[in-house]
Amino acid sequence: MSGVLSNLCYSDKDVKDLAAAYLRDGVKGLQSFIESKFKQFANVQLRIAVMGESGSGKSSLINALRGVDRDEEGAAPTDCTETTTEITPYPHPTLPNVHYYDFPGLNTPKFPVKKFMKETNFSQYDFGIIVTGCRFTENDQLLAKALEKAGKPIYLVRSKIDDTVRAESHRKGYNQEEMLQRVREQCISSLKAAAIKEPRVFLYSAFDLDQYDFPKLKETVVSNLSETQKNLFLVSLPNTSEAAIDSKRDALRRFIQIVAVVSGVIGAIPVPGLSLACDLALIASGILIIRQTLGLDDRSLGKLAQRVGTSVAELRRGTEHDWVFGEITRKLVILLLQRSTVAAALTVAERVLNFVPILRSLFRATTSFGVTLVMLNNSLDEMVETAKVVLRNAKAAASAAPGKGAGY
Ligand SMILES: Nc1nc2c(ncn2[C@@H]2O[C@H](COP(=O)(O)OP(=O)(O)O)[C@@H](O)[C@H]2O)c(=O)[nH]1
Ligand SMILES: [Mg+2]
Repeated sequence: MSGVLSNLCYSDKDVKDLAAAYLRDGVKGLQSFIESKFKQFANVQLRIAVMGESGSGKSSLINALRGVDRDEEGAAPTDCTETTTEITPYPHPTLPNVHYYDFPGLNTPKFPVKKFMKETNFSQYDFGIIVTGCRFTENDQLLAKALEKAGKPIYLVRSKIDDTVRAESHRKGYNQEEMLQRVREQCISSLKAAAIKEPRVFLYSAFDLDQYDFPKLKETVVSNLSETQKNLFLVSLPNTSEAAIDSKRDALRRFIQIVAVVSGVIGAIPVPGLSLACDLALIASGILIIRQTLGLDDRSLGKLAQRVGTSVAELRRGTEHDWVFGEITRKLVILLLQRSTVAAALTVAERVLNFVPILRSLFRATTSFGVTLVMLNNSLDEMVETAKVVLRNAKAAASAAPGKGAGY
């Protein structure tokens, strides 16, 4: 991970430390703080182990979490008989430092389970997900224990709950919540019986990540991740709901603060025709990252259109900010700057900065910081609005074309 992208890794504590460095040593202090963080974040990785018997739904989950359709290039093959005994890495399509690892099912005959357990270094993963389509097996328990021993969080997930709901809903006196609770309890009691201390079980459907326990799973994973990895995980998830877009927006707000500080530190260049100074290239690359994170770049839109069986034009219908879909250049940044009056910009900057009072003094110290902050926050708001319209259009297209658009 390099460049502007590494600003995604800052935590609230880092922002506070950064402000303290500024108070202590001024802009020089900021500079060396940012340099040291840049080195540290260049190597940040998020490694997620996905385990379970063959056919349980591991590959489908890996694809769903990366927002990759099963027919797309780079997708984990689903519906196939597992023959490999290797752990296969699947990188996230836009965040090269996020990897999912597809573990081979341990239920194949003659599979050297013991050798596998001995030779696998479980401590290299940040957390593990163990998938079952029915009940957790002895091998699942073995893997859960290996991760537990390595001190890594494990989440136990029961896939294909959409199938269970469909089958059970025909029963007399059916109550969905009660049925789901029963399935959760069955899973938990079998795991407790196998001496797994506090099993965390979540029900989900790979074809509808917003339903059932997936939102809870996401929250739990985030609460157990290191501060550095939280934002990274949140922005890596697909835009399957407005709530998912909102969590990305919140993660991107902090990213913007840091880009603004960097801009204040590297100094301002006067913008021709405007009485302000900033680094246009830095703002443009910030906008590019936000756009890609929100899935609004050409490639993501093209893939989404294909997935839900519609056109990019249809996905864009009703969106109000055309600039979002165009080329992001310095010229565009100047146009966006001209649109917003400096007075209005200052008001927004004050509002955004209210919760980090120390940064406000930096804001006064350098115009480039304020301009960058305001520009990126305004752009973020417009891109979030656009992403929500695109999501609504995608959902409408998917429901008009049955069989298309799993997850929408
Ligand atoms: N209905 C439903 N089918 C699923 C779900 N997850 C996986 N499947 C199906 O289960 C089969 C095996 O899935 P796959 O991901 O290849 O399992 P793996 O062998 O563990 O990687 C495929 O036909 C998938 O389409 C799910 O959440 N709901
Ligand atoms: Mg598989």
